[in-house]
Amino acid sequence: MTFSRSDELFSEAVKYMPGGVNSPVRAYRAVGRTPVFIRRADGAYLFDEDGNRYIDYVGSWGPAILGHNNPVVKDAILAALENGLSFGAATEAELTMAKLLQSAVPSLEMVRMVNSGTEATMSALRVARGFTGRDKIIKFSGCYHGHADGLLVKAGSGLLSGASPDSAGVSASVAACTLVADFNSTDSVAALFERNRGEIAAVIVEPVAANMGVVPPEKGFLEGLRGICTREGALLVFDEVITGFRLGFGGAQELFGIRPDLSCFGKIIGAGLPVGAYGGRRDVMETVSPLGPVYQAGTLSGNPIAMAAGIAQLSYLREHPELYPAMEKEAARLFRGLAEIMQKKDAACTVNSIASIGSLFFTRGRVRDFSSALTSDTKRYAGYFSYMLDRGVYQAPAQFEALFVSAAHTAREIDQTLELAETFAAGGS
Ligand code: KE4
Repeated sequence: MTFSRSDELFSEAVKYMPGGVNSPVRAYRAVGRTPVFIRRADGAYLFDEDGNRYIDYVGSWGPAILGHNNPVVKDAILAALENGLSFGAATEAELTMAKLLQSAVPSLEMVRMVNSGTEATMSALRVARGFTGRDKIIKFSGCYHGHADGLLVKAGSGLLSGASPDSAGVSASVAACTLVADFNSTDSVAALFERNRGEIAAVIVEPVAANMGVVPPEKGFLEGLRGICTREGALLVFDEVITGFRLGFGGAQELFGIRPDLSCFGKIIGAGLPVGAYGGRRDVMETVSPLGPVYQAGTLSGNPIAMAAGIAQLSYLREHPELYPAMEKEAARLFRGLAEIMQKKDAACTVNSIASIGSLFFTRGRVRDFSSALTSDTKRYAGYFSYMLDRGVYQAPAQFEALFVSAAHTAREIDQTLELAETFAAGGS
């Protein structure tokens, strides 16, 4: 494979955009190489500017659950284009989307469309603070909820104190309102409530963590969070930006049978166009402007083209429920196969997976939270990433991300991927 056109584009892009990209992970700094520039995508494949073809396991970080360039989604967008791009006014499509979301996720008694997952979580937490009159929130180390200031934090010096900024530009006072607990540890959450009684507005969690790599919840964890929040008068917020419509049509809350007070969505509900949503209990959402005192707004919220794309994708998923078990069968074969292949070579490889997402961690033993994820050998992951990319398999360019299998991935793509992984394990390094 040659990457000369991508390299040319990148050397120019870095002059105009920080790191040459519009989102940091795309710069491939975590895997120590320059990024490929993608020209187009189709089904399970990406095609870069040098004409290289890749089996794609990123799927735009989740939206492309039907595969790229799905004709049903594309036709819906083309039809919507005939009517114009954006009106900044109420449209029927937004009502259709709201009803579709609520039919899939009954806890969404009311919902508000926004333009990204970040906007969804940022707004949901503002609503939680407005509804409860409390300032503090709890998040989990290793979970990512977008780049709102209060969520770019790391655990404070003592686990029981307020967090400290994890990004320049986040003020200490904002970070101090965020408390950081350990994923899969309800004890760490209970201890924070003990120490901050009556001050915590919400607990926000990825019900399946996918931003430290994929880490499913252990039995009792989500139920424990539900119980603590109910007892303490705090809101339980499920960040389903990745898990929503991914773990099944009803997302994580249907799979695990937990009813959060608020939920956040993104990615799949826009089918690749910029869409986010937050919603939940009617009494909570009635605090949102123009009904109530919590302000939130957006020029392109509920954009007609984005709604058309999201409605088409979600409707197709609803009308073809057989896609989920089919996707998950291929995904299970992929992740089981990768684990067997890597562990045959040496045991320092753990694979976590659930439904159609998963991650390889080059470490020994279980990965059940951020500290165990951090024991991974990221250099070894970088070597694996490059070996596979150079041979036509496109995966997350960072250890602490997820691999996504779509409905467009067939046995052929899974077999080819596993054959390549075999050659990596046999001789690659
Ligand atoms: P966006 O603002 O990027 O649409 O969504 C933020 C977000 C919120 N919640 C969860 C669980 C998420 O995974 C994300 C964003 N996911 C990353 C992938 N790890 C997006 C990729 C990127 O940042 O470029």
